[in-house]
Amino acid sequence: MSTQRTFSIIKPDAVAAGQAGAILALLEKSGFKILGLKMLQLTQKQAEGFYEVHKERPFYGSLVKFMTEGPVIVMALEREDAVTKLREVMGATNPANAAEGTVRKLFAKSIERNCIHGSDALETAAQELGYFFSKAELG
Ligand code: 3AN
Repeated sequence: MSTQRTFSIIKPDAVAAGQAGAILALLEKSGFKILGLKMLQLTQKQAEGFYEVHKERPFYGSLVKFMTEGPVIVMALEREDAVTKLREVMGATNPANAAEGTVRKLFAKSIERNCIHGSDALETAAQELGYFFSKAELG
């Protein structure tokens, strides 16, 4: 497996709860290099665009509302096999099903308020990185 870049968001629930530092520490401990990081308040348009793939799902409106309720931290992460490894460190979408030691098992409250986003494939990672970071920012 080669070195990959992936995209992650520390969601508003985790930022508001003061868990951002612990999540960053866990990601670094799991071998991720932080290539880029910024704190943002997502606009409704940005959140709708980011989650466009889910727009027919019943939870779309609620998800967009949640993602705009407070600041988020967007990150560009790098490591070997980054996409799969990040999904492992995040844990299952529903924290009730997340494995011990994962971000969602440790910190998430519900299937919606689940602390962290991570790209689900290499192509999605490239697209999501480009949504929040310029080429110049990531090198
Ligand atoms: P993941 O974030 O694990 O890739 P997705 O892509 O299926 O999960 O869902 C995107 C986001 O939508 C989740 N992180 C979660 O916040 C929200 N979500 C997913 N499924 C549900 C659901 N059944 N009810 C409410 N929110 C959901």
